[in-house]
Amino acid sequence: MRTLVIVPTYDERESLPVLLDRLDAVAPEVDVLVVDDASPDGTGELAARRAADDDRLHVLHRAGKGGLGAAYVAGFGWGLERGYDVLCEMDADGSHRPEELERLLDRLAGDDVPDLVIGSRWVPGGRVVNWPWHRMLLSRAGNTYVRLALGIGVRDATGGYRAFRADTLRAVDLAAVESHGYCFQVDMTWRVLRGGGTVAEVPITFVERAAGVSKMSRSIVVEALTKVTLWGLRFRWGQLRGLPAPR
Ligand SMILES: Nc1nc2c(ncn2[C@@H]2O[C@H](COP(=O)(O)OP(=O)(O)O)[C@@H](O)[C@H]2O)c(=O)[nH]1
Ligand SMILES: [Mg+2]
Repeated sequence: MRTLVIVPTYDERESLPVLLDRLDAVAPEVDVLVVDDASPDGTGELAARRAADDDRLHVLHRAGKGGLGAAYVAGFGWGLERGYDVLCEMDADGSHRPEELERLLDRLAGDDVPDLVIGSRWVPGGRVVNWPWHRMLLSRAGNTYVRLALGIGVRDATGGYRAFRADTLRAVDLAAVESHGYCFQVDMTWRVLRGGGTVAEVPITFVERAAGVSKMSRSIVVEALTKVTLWGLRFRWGQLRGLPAPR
């Protein structure tokens, strides 16, 4: 399996080198694509300098801050064009431990592979380290709302540590994905399920960043809440009119 790990960055100059070192140590066989949105702190240049001496590291420079979703859509397009079999999502801040990547990839090997594997904080064995209670509450409440609104079984639909089969992504109309923040993760989960695909969750330990700042904002939460509610209503309306339900 040729695997690409996509790492979106915005002002991650301190965190990114640490993450890349850890990836080198535990997953030397995977390629890495940093998708940088013209970080004012020079993360993009830093990544480019490092990529110059490393065949496995690539950098996609985007013109300005366009949100996590747009960065991943661009990264997926880059990876699909180059024929990778598996495309992964991983935050730059160390929250998604490279040491657990193998566990996600293992789930895509062998028989009965799902279309999408989510590294999950909210299945038995999953954990979050160093989050204040309000972030914990937001994630738990948000995921419960997503489950109820959309009628899906996924426990961590907002989680951003993921492995997609290339075929799964090819089946999704990526150009139509407009979600920016965490909503993007729910959007992709929902599209996979609605397309008849399967999602598996493997437990991870999510560790809050040690350096840099979170780009989480009120508008990101509002976007997620609004869109999930809309998708849920549209789905229920479809159900009432006898359209097929997602698996
Ligand atoms: N390219 C790009 N990356 C982003 C953007 N917003 C956030 N990120 C990256 O997405 C990842 C997760 O963001 P983070 O701020 O840690 O969110 P949190 O973990 O929910 O607090 C990090 O690697 C960020 O640098 C964006 O607009 N563009
Ligand atoms: Mg983070």
